Amino acid sequence: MSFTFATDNAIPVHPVSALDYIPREKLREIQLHRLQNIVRYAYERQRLFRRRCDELGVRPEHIKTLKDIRLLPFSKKVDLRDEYPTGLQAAPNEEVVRYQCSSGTTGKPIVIPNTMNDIKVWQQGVMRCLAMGGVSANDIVQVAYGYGLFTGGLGLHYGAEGIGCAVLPISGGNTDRQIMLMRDLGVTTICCTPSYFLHIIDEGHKKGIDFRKEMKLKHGFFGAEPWTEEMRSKIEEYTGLVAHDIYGLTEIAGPGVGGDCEHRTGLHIFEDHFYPEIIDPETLEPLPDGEYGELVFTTLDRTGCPMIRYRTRDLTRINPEPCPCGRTIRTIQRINARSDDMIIVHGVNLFPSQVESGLLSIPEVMPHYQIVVTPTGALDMLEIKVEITPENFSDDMRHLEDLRKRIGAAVKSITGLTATITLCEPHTLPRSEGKIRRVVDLRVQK
Ligand code: DLL
Repeated sequence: MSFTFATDNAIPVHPVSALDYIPREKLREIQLHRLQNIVRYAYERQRLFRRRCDELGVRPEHIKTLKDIRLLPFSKKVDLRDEYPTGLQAAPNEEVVRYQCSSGTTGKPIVIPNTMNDIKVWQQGVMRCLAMGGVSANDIVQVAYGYGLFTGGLGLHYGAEGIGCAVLPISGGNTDRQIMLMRDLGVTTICCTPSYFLHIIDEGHKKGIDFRKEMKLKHGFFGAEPWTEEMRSKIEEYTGLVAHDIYGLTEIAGPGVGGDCEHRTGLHIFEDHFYPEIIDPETLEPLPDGEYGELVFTTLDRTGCPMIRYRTRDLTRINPEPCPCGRTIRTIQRINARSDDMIIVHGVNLFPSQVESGLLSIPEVMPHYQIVVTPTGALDMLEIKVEITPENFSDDMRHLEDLRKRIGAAVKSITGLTATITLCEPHTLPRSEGKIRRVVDLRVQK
């Protein structure tokens, strides 16, 4: 197999990255071959998939081209719940080596059985992300994602070990110790949720630590929750590291389904393993590249629990333009919205990331905020609580009022909504050691 490499790539190409440059024709050949295999495999071993195919009159031999994927039924998170715990397990027990779980918002967790091959594909995805960001065996990697059933910790751990890095498997929490070891070991790469890293920075600042001067951080791999370009700029400004986006979900693998390269045109998807489609979430019709809709994945070679046309509920688009980095695998736009996160206020659809973009366009604002929706009779109240920098927290009421107005206007210009802005003192809003909850919707709470 021959590969075409970009010659002007500033970042040295790690061997695992060769797969990112595979000629598209060859990629499509591999995808079709794998798709045909996995559909046959799932049809034989997953009762639910077989039943749905039979209802639609589709059989594995009908998959003759990649487009024929559209004949196949969709799957959703609720299927994993209904089949709890292992009704969708396709490999025999002796081939399963690990279960990972995802909690979701309510009820039972979903359980994903992984074979050794699944673990290797997952590890490779994370290695490809780290390599894309320029991480090498010389790096010291602090993994501050939670270890255990959540895929963040173990995912980044195996990926970094695969590259040959020195890994500090610290997991989430115990922030003082995170900061101490980060400094004393000269950690170069931090992996955690963006909200937890902001918390680490915040605690460090309280101790008078200047991350730019006292730390050796060069890279951060942030994901597991939506975060904006404005948040990326803040993180980079505070620490001097390059903040990379890493994407994934338990049902498809874990972190490392995709990630960004130095051009930041979006998230490169490892299409040789995870076949992406965008659909209209209402009509379920596939949308062409460039159009915005719900991201759907088919795992092309996952044997523990194949997921065929899995509806992620993440909203994005496939970028039609190739990335200047020369990688042939396509990019999707960063995930700033998930249909589950959307709240409707005054009849307007609102995503927390829109609020974040508005807030962080104001220099006096810190990247810590919370959105509270309260039912107040006819019209619900939208309140945005936000911390402001210590210098701005004063008794000068005119200054505070002016700031409040500017923040309100910035939020309105992006969301179209009028919100009550509450200015908070630094370090007063809730922090998170994992995925942060930005919205408190008192309309749905008992
Ligand atoms: O969050 C896997 C992961 C761990 C990804 C560490 C990146 C880093 P789940 O708990 O199953 O798995 O949650 C998956 O999180 O459908 C998205 O809605 C959201 N998500 C994950 N990565 C990103 C990202 C892990 N980079 C769900 N940007 C996904 C925005 C993300 N949202």
